[in-house]
Order: sequence, then C-alpha cells, then structure tokens
Amino acid sequence: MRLIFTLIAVYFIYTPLFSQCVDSTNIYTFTHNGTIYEIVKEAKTWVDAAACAAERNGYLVEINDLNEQNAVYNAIIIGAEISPSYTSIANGGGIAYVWIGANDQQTEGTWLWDGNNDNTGINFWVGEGDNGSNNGSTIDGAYYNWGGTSTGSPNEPDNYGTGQDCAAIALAGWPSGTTMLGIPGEWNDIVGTSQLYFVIEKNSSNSFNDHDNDLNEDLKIYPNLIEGTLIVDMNYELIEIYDINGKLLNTYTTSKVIDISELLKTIYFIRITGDSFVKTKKIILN
Ligand SMILES: [Ca+2]
Ligand SMILES: [Ca+2]
Ligand SMILES: [Ca+2]
Ligand SMILES: [Ca+2]
Repeated sequence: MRLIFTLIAVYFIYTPLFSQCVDSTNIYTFTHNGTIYEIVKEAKTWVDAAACAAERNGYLVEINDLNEQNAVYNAIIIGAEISPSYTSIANGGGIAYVWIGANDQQTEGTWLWDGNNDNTGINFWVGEGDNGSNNGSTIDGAYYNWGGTSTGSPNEPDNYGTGQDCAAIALAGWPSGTTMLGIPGEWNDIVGTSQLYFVIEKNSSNSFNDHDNDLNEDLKIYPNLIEGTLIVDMNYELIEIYDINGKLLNTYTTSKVIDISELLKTIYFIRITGDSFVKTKKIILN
C-alpha cells in the first residue's frame, strides 16, 4: 500500500457542517490551482444557487482569468458531462447556461463578483456591450468573457428586455443556432429567476504548509504512508471521516490506529472532537 498523504486545508467547524441544499449525487467536484470547485447539477434561481454555495462554504464561481475560465468550462462539459441542451432559457436566446457569481442586482450596469450574494464584491465591469447601450468597459483590466469577447467587442451584457441582472456561462452559441451574440463558454446576463445548474468555488485556506504543521503538531495525528493508516497520538472523543460531499464514512471513539487504506483516491474530511475543541481538516489521498 503506497499512499501519499497531503494535507491541503484547515476548515474550522461551521454548524451545520454539511448542508442538504443539494443531493450529493448531483455534484461534480474538481480542483484548479489548489482550489476546490463543485458543479451542481440541480437547477436553481441565481439567489438560491448563491445561498446554496454559501451553505457549502463557498460562493458562485468568480472567474478571474482565462485559465480559470477554461478549467470551469471544461469541467462543465467534459467532467460533469452536462448536456449543452439540458435546458432552454428564452430570455437568453433559447440556449442552456450555468450560473456564475456575477450580478448587477444592486445598481444596474455595475457588475460585481458577489457569488455569496451579500451585496459586497469586486466591481469588475460597468455598462453594456454592443447589443445594449455600448458603453461597457472592464474595471482595472479585470478579466471578462461576455458574449462577443472572442470577436474583440463584447455584445453582452445588454440587459435585454428587462431585469437581466445575473451572469451565466453559455453552453451554446446564441441566439440559438447562431453565434451572433456569443459562442459557447462566453457569458450572458440573463434574468436571475431562470432555473440553472451552477458552479461553486470553495473558500480555501491561506497556506498549505502551515496547516500541514498545524495538524501534525497540534492534533498529533500522523499518516503512516507504508501501512495506509492514521496514527492518533492524542486523546479524543470522536473522529469522523466524511467524503467530499459530506457523507459520513466512518466514526472512531477509541482507536489509536485508523485504517485508511480502503479509501479511494479522492478528497476527504476528518473531523476530530475533543473535550474542548472540534476541528475539521481536509485531506487528499493520491
Ligand atoms: Ca476564482
Ligand atoms: Ca460577496
Ligand atoms: Ca442588468
Ligand atoms: Ca443578455
């Protein structure tokens, strides 16, 4: 048994630790640049999707550069295998979309990355593209990928009709059957009550190594790479191991050696409860 055991993050306990706003079988998880993302294949309004993201210790994805854009789009199509025709949004040109974390709900034309919907976030764009009032511009050179960007001149956002205040990634060109306003992967502002799948970007820890030390020294739990075990050299009341979706896999109350050799190659949480503390760690086995 050869396990390379890597600690990537520390999460302090929130209550409830894992929410039930989505069924775990409808989540596709991937990582990019050390950050964990979840693609949720349950259709919700933008507001409900943002609330769900916050409950799951994250926010609707904030796409900051081309690499992140490509990682998210590829994960939607290839990883999560979402059909580019899974739904049809009339106010978005009759094609399918997936929610991302931008909106101009507070002030028309002022676009914020506010994927947890607390009305604070980075203002990355103002105004409308060529299909609207054609006065749009990025803020401080922030990344954007509105429909038409590939042509050099964004057509979106256009606040078409009324109340297009939330951003989504298009899964096809639009209007349907064309690429007049945008191509697959580009963003459109659409009405926030549309029911769409969504992408969560998880809150991440500051530093990998610091937390690695923290787990080993403060909590005195050591991986035995040869045996595929966790050695617990401390007093505790309860150890619980969860999978990435919050499903409880095992609990321990007295074991000093915990067999993890059967765990599949994936991400797990371990929650340790002592007489005066509860801590949750995220671990990757690979
Ligand atoms: Ca991001
Ligand atoms: Ca926010
Ligand atoms: Ca708008
Ligand atoms: Ca639009």
